[in-house]
Amino acid sequence: MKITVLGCGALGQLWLTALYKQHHQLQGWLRVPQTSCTADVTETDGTHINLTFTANNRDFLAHSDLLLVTLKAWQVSDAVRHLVAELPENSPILLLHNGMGTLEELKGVRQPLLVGVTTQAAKREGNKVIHVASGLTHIGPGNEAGQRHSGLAVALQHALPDVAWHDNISAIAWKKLAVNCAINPLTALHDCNNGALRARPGEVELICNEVALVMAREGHHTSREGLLDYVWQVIGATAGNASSMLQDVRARRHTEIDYITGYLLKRARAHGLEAPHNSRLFEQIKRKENDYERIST
Ligand code: KPL
Repeated sequence: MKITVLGCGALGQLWLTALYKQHHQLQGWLRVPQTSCTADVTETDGTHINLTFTANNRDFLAHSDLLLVTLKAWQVSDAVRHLVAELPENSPILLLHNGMGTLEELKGVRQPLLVGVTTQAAKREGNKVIHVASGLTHIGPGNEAGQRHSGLAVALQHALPDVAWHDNISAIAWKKLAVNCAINPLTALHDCNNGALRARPGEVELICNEVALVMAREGHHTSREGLLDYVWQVIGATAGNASSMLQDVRARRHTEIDYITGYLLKRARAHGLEAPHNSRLFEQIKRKENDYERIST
């Protein structure tokens, strides 16, 4: 396959190298245009791979069979909209990011849209990427045209297992949203690793209860207890991690809060529900972001 990877951060580099090893033709696409991009990845077994790829080549884009988007949620719709006129109409666009809401922003895009939810963990150390832990990537249709692309899971499975296809990806995306609503803002505010939330069971529970109510209104029937158990499992499995939002706040970068807690609040409002604990966390993270964004401009 000919694949353009939009966004060459940790996850983008991971996919570039993994797909390259399966003999796919690849290019990177950077928001600040460059003619090449580098992927420098240390894999989970310690193997090191350093490759240079073509970047931002419009002819390659026009012949791509897949646009794999690994940008942060808030960067996705602008960047994708800039490329869709040149991408073939039947080439799928796979969105792999935390949070939800980009599908709504990309309504009207002609190409098949696919949603991905991944637990592959990779982090950047300077210019290098460390593949911290293998995980599972769930993919499924984000629009009607996307329903015909279940075969993509097979190609991706060969490159970076495990990859599974789900006709109803929305249920999985909501569970991941619940995890991110609980872990990301709390760890960013308390400046702690995921595992330290074990000392804050009450806060985690209040957040999950509100998410469970919204999920039920969205038609995803999950019990509060079930959802809370799941969130505790993820906290246990990722105890040593600094969440992506904590990393963003520490580096004074824009966070994905609008697409995590912000999306939850939007859906809560649409159902006439209040979610006061999540609202408070949203405001606190926005204040933090505004403080450092104001100072740096
Ligand atoms: O997705 C994550 C993130 O950090 O964004 C979790 C699952 C919370 C792992 O850290």
